[in-house]
Amino acid sequence: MANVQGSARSWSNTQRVALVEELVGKAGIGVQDRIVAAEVLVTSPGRNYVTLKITTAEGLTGWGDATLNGRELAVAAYLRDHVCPLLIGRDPARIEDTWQYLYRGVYWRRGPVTMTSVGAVDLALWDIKGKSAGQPVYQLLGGAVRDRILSYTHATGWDVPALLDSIDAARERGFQAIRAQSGVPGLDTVYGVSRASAAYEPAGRGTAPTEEVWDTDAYLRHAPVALAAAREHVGPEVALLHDAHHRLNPNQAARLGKALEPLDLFWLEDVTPAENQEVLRHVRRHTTVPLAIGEVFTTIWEFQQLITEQLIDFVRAAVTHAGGISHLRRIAALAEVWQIRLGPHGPSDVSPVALAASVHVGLATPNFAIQEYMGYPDAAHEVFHHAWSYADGHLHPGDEPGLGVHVDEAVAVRFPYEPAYLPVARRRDGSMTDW
Ligand code: EZ4
Ligand code: CO
Repeated sequence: MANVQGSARSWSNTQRVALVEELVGKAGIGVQDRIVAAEVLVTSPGRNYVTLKITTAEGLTGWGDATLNGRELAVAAYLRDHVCPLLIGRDPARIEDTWQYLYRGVYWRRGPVTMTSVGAVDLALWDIKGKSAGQPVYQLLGGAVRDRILSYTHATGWDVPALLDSIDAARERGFQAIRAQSGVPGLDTVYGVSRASAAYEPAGRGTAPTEEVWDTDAYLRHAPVALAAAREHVGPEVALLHDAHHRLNPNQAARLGKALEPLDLFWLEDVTPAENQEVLRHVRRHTTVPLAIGEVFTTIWEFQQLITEQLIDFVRAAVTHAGGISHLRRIAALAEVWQIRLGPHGPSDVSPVALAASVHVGLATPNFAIQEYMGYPDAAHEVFHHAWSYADGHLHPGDEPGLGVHVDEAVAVRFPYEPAYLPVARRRDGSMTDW
């Protein structure tokens, strides 16, 4: 640089860049970091998880969750074959630009496989940004707006007495918000509800989904009875939730909503598939039961009508499947305008990495309401070491820099992928259900 002479005006661009680099070097400011590796880890500690690991030249590691229940390997391949190679050499600090690049640059927008992949990259880059700043992610989102995150867990029982026992067990663990699901008389199987145990697990291991017989009329006769027993059992103050798992048509949904109104539910979830969102107008006209929808939706555009027509009360988007922290915050901001709140999806198929991200968002987002928290198989805690914690019905992300999750790769490789699928349902006549 000693040969740089004369006024700045006469310098070439190369000379300017060289001078800036020299000054930056002297000031001890590191040149911008680069992504040097992006790897996909598939592991199955009790259930399948897909995890993205991004490493930078400065030696920072970011973790993202890319788990899509029942289609795990499609996301793993999408990341490995089409996304990881594009990340090498990029500046990890450019989270928003990378999001736009992966969403708009791909031409094929939206869809769960793309959006889960984009979400995994977004989570990993926020993790790196937090580690580079020495701050937990919630601080970078503007800091805490609440002290802790209200969470709800699942209670399931094949019959009403078993459901009430399961509710008692959840309350003993401190939960003040509980989702209640039960078996249905006359049906041999009900989505997620086991005859044998109180564990809620819709996905089954095996090379094909199990086929279940479903009868919506039988469900509609029984659900209000089981939920009334639950309300009677817990009294007025415990928040009760229920998930209809997309199995109703609009009029059935309206009828169920009306029947459940006296029970003062916190929410009734996924009453219709909501692929056609106009049908929710009919449900809204007939019931004031709070509606939660959207665990299978992946973008702000899929929520646009639901939010702007005030067809729902709670957005169920998951931080992974809806494009990461960056995109979930946008959905939350849109929802805030219509006084709609976030209640993110958090089953055990959303990994502890994504749960961490969801809880960071929750701590820093004003219109966050509640976080689903099912817990994890013991083996998952051996693979995913996390700073987030649960106590007294609430979650907190902890104060480690970044997302606060470390993945033990040596333990992860001990649990190879095993095929597992969510069940499919048929009516009594053998035809596939139409929801
Ligand atoms: O069916 O996580 O609200 N929670 C749910 C979950 C979902 C599964 C799908 O992967 O509906 O149990
Ligand atoms: Co659900």
